[in-house]
Amino acid sequence: MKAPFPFVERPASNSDPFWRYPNNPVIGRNHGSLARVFNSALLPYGDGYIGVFRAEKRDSIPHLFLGRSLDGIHFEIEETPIRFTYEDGRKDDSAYGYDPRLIEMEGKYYILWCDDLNDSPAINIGYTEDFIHFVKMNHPFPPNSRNGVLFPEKFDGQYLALYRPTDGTDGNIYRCRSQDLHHWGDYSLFLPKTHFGWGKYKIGAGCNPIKTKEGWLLIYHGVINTCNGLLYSIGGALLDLKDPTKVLYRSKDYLLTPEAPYETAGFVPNVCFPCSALVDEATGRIALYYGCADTVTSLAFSTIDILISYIKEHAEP
Ligand code: BMA
Repeated sequence: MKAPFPFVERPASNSDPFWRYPNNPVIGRNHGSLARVFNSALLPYGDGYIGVFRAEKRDSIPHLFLGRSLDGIHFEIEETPIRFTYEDGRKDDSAYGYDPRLIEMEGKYYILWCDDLNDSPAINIGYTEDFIHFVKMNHPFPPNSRNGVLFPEKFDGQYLALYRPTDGTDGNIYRCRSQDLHHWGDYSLFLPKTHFGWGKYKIGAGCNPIKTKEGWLLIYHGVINTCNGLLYSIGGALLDLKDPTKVLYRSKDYLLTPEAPYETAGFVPNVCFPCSALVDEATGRIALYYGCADTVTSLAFSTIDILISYIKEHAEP
């Protein structure tokens, strides 16, 4: 049986491109022994949903945890972190792991997340076929890399990924290609941070790109540095269907910004951080999961048509 798709209609009084689930957050503080569950990723699986959740216990060290849901709204999350084994059989030696993206491709489930390469955060790629055994690669991305997102199909026979170097000098999203997911090259600037406004400080890919008739829909985060610290909003772009390295439209206005109390207050105030979106193929409905204030997980809704129209109507010249 197909799982119910989590969705509520946009209130008549609202014309925003994303609208919030009225009962947010869907995962609050102190979910069992997990003190804070936030930037996390979900996929349909079996008769429900499966997710890789970024959570921290009372030691405040982030790890990835596996969780399940029948309706995309109520979650059971395991209390011990996912343990990966390296491809050569070595046991996982990472000190932390955070900000997972989860994608199904060629019969496998891939997880892209950030763990430690010596003292630097680096994107890693792991995979599983059964959500019981998890294998990870030996850091296919360099130190100081974050927000790795994979396209769910190959282009000209090559995998395509987005990521952001994070050594403090840049803040732009790059793209790179690979024949085998292990070795990446052909690096090129993909989307620069904005000159002004909500994405001026840095930007980073958010959810797996969504394939639509009009192109690939990319939901990403943008950060502005204010007198009161960093503020994380959610933005959108439409990429060419055949060659998604071409950006067709990019919204100059954010799609969602911290406004609700659970977004503006918490461990790190003013953070809306998207890692995953479910798409209902039949209706074009979108359920966006995003971390709020590095403390809780929330849901916002839209449709493919609404997002594409908004991005086009508010496109940068
Ligand atoms: C980023 C990442 C995210 C976090 C955000 C706000 O650099 O570490 O995990 O949500 O900062 O603190």
